[in-house]
Amino acid sequence: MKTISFSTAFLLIAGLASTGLGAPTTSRHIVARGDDNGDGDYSYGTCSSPIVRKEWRALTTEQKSDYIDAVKCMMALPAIDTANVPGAVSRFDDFQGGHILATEFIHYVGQFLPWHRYFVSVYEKAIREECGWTLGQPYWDWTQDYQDWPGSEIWDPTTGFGGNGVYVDCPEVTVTCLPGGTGGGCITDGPFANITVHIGPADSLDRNDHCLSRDFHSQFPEQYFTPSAMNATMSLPTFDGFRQSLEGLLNDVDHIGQHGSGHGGTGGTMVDLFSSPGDPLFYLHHGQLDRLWWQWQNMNIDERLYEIAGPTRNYTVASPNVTLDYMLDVGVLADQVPIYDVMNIGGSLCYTYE
Ligand SMILES: [Cu+2]
Repeated sequence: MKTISFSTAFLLIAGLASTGLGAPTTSRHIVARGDDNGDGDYSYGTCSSPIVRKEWRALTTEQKSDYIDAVKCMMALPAIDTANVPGAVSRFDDFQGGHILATEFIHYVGQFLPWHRYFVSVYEKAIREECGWTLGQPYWDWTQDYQDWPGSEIWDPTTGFGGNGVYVDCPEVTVTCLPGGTGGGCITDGPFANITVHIGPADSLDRNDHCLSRDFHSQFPEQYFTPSAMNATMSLPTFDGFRQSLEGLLNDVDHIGQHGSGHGGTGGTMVDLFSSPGDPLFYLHHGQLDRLWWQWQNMNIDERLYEIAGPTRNYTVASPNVTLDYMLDVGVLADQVPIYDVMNIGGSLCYTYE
């Protein structure tokens, strides 16, 4: 396993060099949409028949199998972005590469949630249009798993994503290894046991074949996915406070948040800040984070449907605050869109949570 002198793992991130990214400064006139018919669903707008996203365990065995097949299809289709990601082999790699390219601009910033909302939606569109998946992107409600993390059905070798990696001694932090884990090496069972991850670790975009690794750390879910920890995050009154509690704080191992806990609890490839979309579970984890944001928005929809705040750059760089005009850039995967366009999942994104 590659060892680097500074950590790019989610929980301990060293400062990265900054280059200015333009941040729009104009603001839009905001018209909040309401719950016209009183059914608790605010997700109308331009979207009349939203794609329904369900929790992984709510899918039938056949649907689970179909989803895994669709992911494997993404791993079999040829890459389209070898210009920007030289090591990309498959469509699945296009998305992992897109995340690597954006990493510096999308974590520990105000646009963290909008960017990942858009990214998962673009992935959802790809697995539906290119790989025959017919439902919404499934999510992983890990609050069901905090009492027995290794026992979660999500790791099932036949109806899930396979389990922990083999044990590897990890005395110091590396890109994909945090001390105290129970795995750290290649996963050995399930549908992705023998896949090849082509790019990464960290920000490497060159071809570097390696296995999918995991490294369970139950202590993170046990701390951050409890009802009281979830309530502490969900009850925060401002977007910036909510986002920081959900995402976790930069360089602060005592505040890794629900986002950091899903990445750190799974470990291995998933704890790599840049390359974590090399594990298909990335999209289920971020689906859950997006669902929680949507729930938070709906707790006070008039105030929160278009509430956005926070810095546009992380690390130690002073930066303008994010606005609804800030453009979300996913490279060649899809057009750039302003944050405004993704604030309502029932607008142009057109999906809903069940
Ligand atoms: Cu990310």
